[in-house]
Amino acid sequence: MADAKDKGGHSPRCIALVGPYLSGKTTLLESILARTGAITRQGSMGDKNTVGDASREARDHAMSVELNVAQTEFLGDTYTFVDCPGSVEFQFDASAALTACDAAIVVCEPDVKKVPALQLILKQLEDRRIPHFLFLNKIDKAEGRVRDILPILQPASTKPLVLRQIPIWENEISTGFVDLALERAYVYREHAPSEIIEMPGDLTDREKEARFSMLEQLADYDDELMEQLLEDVEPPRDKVFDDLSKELKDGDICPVFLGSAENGNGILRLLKALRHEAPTVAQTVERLGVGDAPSCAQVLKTFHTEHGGKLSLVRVLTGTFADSANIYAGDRAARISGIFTLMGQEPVKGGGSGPGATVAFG
Ligand SMILES: Nc1nc2c(ncn2[C@@H]2O[C@H](COP(=O)(O)OP(=O)(O)OP(=O)(O)O)[C@@H](O)[C@H]2O)c(=O)[nH]1
Ligand SMILES: [Mg+2]
Repeated sequence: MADAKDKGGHSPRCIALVGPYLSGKTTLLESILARTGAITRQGSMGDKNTVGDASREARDHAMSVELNVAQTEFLGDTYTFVDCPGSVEFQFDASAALTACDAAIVVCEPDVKKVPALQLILKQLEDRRIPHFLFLNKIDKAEGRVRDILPILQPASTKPLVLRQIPIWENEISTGFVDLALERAYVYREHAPSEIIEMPGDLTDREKEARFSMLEQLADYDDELMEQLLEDVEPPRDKVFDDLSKELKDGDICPVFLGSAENGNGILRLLKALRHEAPTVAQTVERLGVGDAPSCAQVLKTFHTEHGGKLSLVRVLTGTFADSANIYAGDRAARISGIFTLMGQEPVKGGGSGPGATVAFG
C-alpha cells in the first residue's frame, strides 16, 4: 500500500457506519460515494438505486439486511466504509464487523425516541474502545434546536458529546453551518460542497458561546488549554485540532457533526474530520494487541455470492497478503484464490492487501 500512502499520506482506513434503525446510514454511504466521485450521481432509498441495499430483500423491505461495503478515495487516501444494518435482528453482523475498523460514525436522528437504541450502540463502542463520531442526520427536517437536542442525547453516551458545528437557520430551515474549530461559516448547496460565507452577524455571540463550550470540554483533558481559557488567551488553532484528534483517539470525547445525508450536506466536513482525526491502522493494531503478528487479518464477514462463491471480507492489520498465499485460522489452513475490492454487491478483482486494506479473499 506504499502508493496510497505516498499520495494522501495515510494508510487505508476502515470506517464503520452504525446507528439506530433507519437513521440514514445507507444514505450516508451513498452520499459519501457521490461526494468522493466513486459514483457519478447520488441514488436514494426512495428510488431504490443506491449502491448499498442492492439485494432484492433489502429493496423489498426498504432496510439494510446485511453489511454494505464500498471503497472510495478522498484526497489521495483510501477509505472502506462498512455500513451496518440498524435493525436489531442483524446486530451480530454489525458487532463482528466493528472489531477491526479504525473508527465508527454513529448516524443518529435528532429524536428523543432514538435515545435507548443510541445508548446500546454507544455503550458497545465505548466498551470496545472504538473511537467514534456522531453524525446528527436529517438536519433538513429537524424541528428542535440542536443546542436543545444535545442534552437529550447526552445520557446515551458516557463520554461528552462535543458539538463541532452549529446550524445556520433561515425560515426554520437549516441552510448551513458554522464550523466551531475553524470559526468559519458555510452555506449548504444541494449535492455539492458547501460554500464559505461571511459569518452572519446575528450568529457571532452564539458562535463564541458554542466554541467556548467546545474548548471547555476539551480542556477537561488538557491542563494547558484550561489555563489558556482561564487567562482569556486564544488557544492556537493547531492546538485545538491536536486536542480534538487526541481526545477522540483516547476515547475521551465523542465529536458531533451535523448534516443531511439525503441532500449531501455536511459530508465533506465529516470526511475531513476522518482524514485529520480518525486513527490509522497502526493505532487499531495497538488497540487489538496484534502488533507482534508478522501478518494478521481480521475477518469481518463471510459472504456467499451468487457467482463468485465464498468471499471473506477482511481487514489487513499487519503484513501483506498475496494472491495464492496459504493462510491459517487457528490450525485450519486455506489458500487465497483471489483478492477483491468491494463496491456494494460488486467484487472487483484486485486491490491492495497491505496494512490497513479492507478486501475480500476468495
Ligand atoms: N429527510 C431526510 N431523510 C433521510 C436522510 N437520510 C436518510 N433519510 C431517509 O431515511 C430513511 C432511511 O434511510 P436509510 O439510509 O435506509 O437508513 P439506514 O440507517 O441505512 O437504515 P437501516 O440500515 O435499515 O437501519 C429513508 O427513507 C431515507 O430516504 C436525510 O438526511 N434527510
Ligand atoms: Mg441501511
